Amino acid sequence: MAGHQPCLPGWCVRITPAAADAATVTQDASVTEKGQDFVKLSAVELRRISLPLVTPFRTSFGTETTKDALLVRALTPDGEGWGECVAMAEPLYSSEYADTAQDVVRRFLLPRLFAHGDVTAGAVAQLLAPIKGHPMAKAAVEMAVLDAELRHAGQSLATYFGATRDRVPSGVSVGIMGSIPELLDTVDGYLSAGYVRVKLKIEPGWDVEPVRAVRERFGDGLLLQVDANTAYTLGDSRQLAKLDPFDLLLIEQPLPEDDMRGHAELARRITTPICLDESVTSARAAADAIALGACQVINIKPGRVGGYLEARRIAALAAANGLPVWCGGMLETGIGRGANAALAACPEFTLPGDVSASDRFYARDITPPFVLDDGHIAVPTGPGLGVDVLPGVIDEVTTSLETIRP
Ligand code: NPG
Repeated sequence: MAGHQPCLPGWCVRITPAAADAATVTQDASVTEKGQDFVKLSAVELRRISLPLVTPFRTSFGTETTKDALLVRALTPDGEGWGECVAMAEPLYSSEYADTAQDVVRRFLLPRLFAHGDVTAGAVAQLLAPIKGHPMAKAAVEMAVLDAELRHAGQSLATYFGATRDRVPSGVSVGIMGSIPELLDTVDGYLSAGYVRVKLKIEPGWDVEPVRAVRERFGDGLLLQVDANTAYTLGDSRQLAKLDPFDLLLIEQPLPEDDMRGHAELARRITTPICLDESVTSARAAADAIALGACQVINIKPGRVGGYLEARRIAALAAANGLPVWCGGMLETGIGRGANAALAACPEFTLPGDVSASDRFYARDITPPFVLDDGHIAVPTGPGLGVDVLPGVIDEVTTSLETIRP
């Protein structure tokens, strides 16, 4: 391991019974730039790409057929760093979407970094904190700076995070289908490919029967979980309790994002463990959720929480409080997929994540594809994100490109 160590105080915070004092979580995360490599931003490219999905992906909030992603490329005097913004084309998963992310990066985030001068990734979140919201936009900027910083230092993201594995078990997220036979065929295909865990997207009218069918067909040994993406209310708790007999690993985000109390009440009414996704927007929100008993598991998505450094803190916080975590996915290209694999390789990530092979979504990616090997995805080892963008491919899928200078 290189001498360049992560500078993320406050990773291991145990919530005391009074810990609704979640402030301790973020206060401890005060930034110190000592020992870090500073990044000088000569310019930043904002690039939009459009990638077709291999099949439509239907969730309770909509159907995706194309990935419209914003990529951030930080240019430094002697190198570069890439970031991927996970905001979707429309504000259906959360309030952010790709156009607003690009706008806020251009108009508000980059000017703050440029005005500050040389930066480290560890300082980015604090510098951008006065701008309210926009965690996915902020995460992409921080990621680009972090990649540039680590490439310069010759250190991989996995090492920086303190990862302990060189490969991660790969779970697959299965969209809502038109029929049960179609679902069973699809799951069968993924299991034959080697995926070690299956997550079924659910919504009212597509919940108990698909779960029953998959359990009956593939047996009790299958690691199975469901994801509602906020599609239910507490009034649906009787229906959700019907999932209890199927021995699911968890049910993800059944209730609306801001219904923390509702999740805590639901946890008393069903036996399937509750995992929060949309509700956990920061380490502070994670501390609240844990203290309230609103979840037993956390899905960590770096974009949703404002960046990989906050994601890393949430993992440590959860582990210190006995909660398992796993790494979510948002249809990332190879850039974000590689970074997710590095995060998922950290010791706190004890459940298989949504870090699937590139071909789960894309016939052709903008980086060399991540492939399934014995149900696992290899963690990149090169400096920074450890993935290289394929120049021929990225130019072909680019729909716009702008360069912002200090
Ligand atoms: O493997 O990248 C993946 C997709 C995993 O189901 C997945 N993501 O709600 O977690 C989710 C969902 C999602 C996809 C959310 C796209 C937002 C956008």
